[in-house]
Amino acid sequence: MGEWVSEVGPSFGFTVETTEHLYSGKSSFQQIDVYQTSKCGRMLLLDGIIQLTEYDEFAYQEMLAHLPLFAHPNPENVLVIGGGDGGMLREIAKHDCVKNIDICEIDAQVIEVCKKFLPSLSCGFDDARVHLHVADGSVFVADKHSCYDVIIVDSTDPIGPGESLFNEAFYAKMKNALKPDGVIASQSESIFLHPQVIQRLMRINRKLFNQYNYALMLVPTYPTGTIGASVVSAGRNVRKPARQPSAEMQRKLRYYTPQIHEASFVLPKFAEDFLQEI
Ligand code: SPD
Repeated sequence: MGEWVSEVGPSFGFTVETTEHLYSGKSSFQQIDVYQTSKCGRMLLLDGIIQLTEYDEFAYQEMLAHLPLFAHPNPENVLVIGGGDGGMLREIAKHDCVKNIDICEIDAQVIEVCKKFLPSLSCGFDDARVHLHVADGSVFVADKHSCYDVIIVDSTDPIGPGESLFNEAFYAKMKNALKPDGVIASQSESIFLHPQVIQRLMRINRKLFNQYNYALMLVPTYPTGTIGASVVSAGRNVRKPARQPSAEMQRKLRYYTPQIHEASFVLPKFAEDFLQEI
């Protein structure tokens, strides 16, 4: 039996059996670890929090990328904030209509480690449309005005380097950087574990965009097995796809379908109830 590695949160943990500790290092921002696991392929942790495993990363990357991209009829200019593993870029690059993909990742060491140990995700950086900016996302968006069709926030949790990506000032800057009919999708935690985080994002987005949509996805190696995305727009109904994947593209997808797009916004009653509580 290998070593059991746990993500330990307040009153709750999640444990995975590993067979080898492939990388351990501290960047200027966070502790970075990569393990070989017995069931889930390779696993990346930042500050002890599971970011992805090769086993189920497709679910998270596909949903956070394709929900906003298919909610838009013609996304050409896309920004990713965070996402240093490259998986989000890999998914965005599947859209032929996209002409430019900016990625703003704060931690260059995460990118380097993923290029070495997680090539099935970091291959996303190889697309010629990708332009890398190593910077703080909340600073990067500050001087952008009405230029992006889609912004995707592939962040860590709201502690450490990811903290500034969960406040109103950041969302206001993103709104300014977005075209009026653009769409934002952001990592928005678990309905079981983090209702207060989701309520905070809802308050912010209702103020800025008049509506708030939380999409649910199944990702077994995140605590509680689910995570969500806030999907917001000032000018679009994001709950329905505006385009369909071609048959060729659909063959490359393992989680996203037009049906799951609409279904992901249908929430269990307790979640609908706490979203009404604001
Ligand atoms: N609770 C951890 C959430 C991590 C979300 N970001 C993962 C990055 C994968 N591209």
